[in-house]
Amino acid sequence: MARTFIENFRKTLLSGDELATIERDLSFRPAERVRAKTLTAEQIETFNRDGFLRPLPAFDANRIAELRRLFDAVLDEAMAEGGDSYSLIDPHLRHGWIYDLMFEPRFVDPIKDLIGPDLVCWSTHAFVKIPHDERHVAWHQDAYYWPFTPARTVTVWLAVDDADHGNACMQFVTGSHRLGKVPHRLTREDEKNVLRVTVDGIETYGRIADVALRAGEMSLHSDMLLHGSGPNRSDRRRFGITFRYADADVRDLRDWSKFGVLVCGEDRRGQWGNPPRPGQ
Ligand SMILES: O=C(O)CCC(=O)C(=O)O
Repeated sequence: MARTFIENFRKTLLSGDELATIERDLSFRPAERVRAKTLTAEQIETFNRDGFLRPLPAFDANRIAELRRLFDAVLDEAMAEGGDSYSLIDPHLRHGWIYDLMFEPRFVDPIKDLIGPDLVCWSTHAFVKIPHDERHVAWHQDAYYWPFTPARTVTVWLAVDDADHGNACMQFVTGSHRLGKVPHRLTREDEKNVLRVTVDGIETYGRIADVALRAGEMSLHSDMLLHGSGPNRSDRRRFGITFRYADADVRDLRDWSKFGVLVCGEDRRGQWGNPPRPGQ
């Protein structure tokens, strides 16, 4: 079943030509300070200026240890089915407890401040770098390869393990979300990129910040922010899970909305699939 989701995801990816030519509004819309109920005015300003916030507390040590045990079992299951450490795509379709996490107020409340009251969680995806994993997540803007317009997704990246420079934490290019769409190229197999695209000459786009997080902390980043992560040359695993939240009003150009769940507010387009909570 896990593989069915991955195949579906691959089938509906935009082609290289479409990525370059398809009409989308890929501009950053700043969060409005007056609307904020959970984040401080300073955090809103930081997000608008830098394109990200970190570290934010999400779960205490006991709760993240409990979640880690559950995630370990899900990862083992995906690997046993022939997947790899990046194949946990949309596990909320299979596990009720991951589905429930999409509604977690510690995720949803700050995101509401950044995007607005009508929110959909349209994907969950774990990025697990096992020790000595040679693959990297090449520099990219998420919105570049996602079929949504306008660009209005903010990702919650929850650290299930500690993440730091040594085990290849994410890196953000500060302020790059304000540059609009930057040129990407398709990568070759031998580049060992988890994704299909990359941005060359990254140092020309701004200052690179390591996103070190303790297990149980999270970062939030704009879909227009340039980011990536290197190979994990350490003996320590680095497990992060993403929850992608968008303004429910964004337009889906490729049928990705069928797995999206409205977590609050209204779906005025009647677009999101709202798959039911799985029993497990
Ligand atoms: O976890 C990583 O290293 C990369 C994740 C990422 O690219 C994303 O969440 O958009």
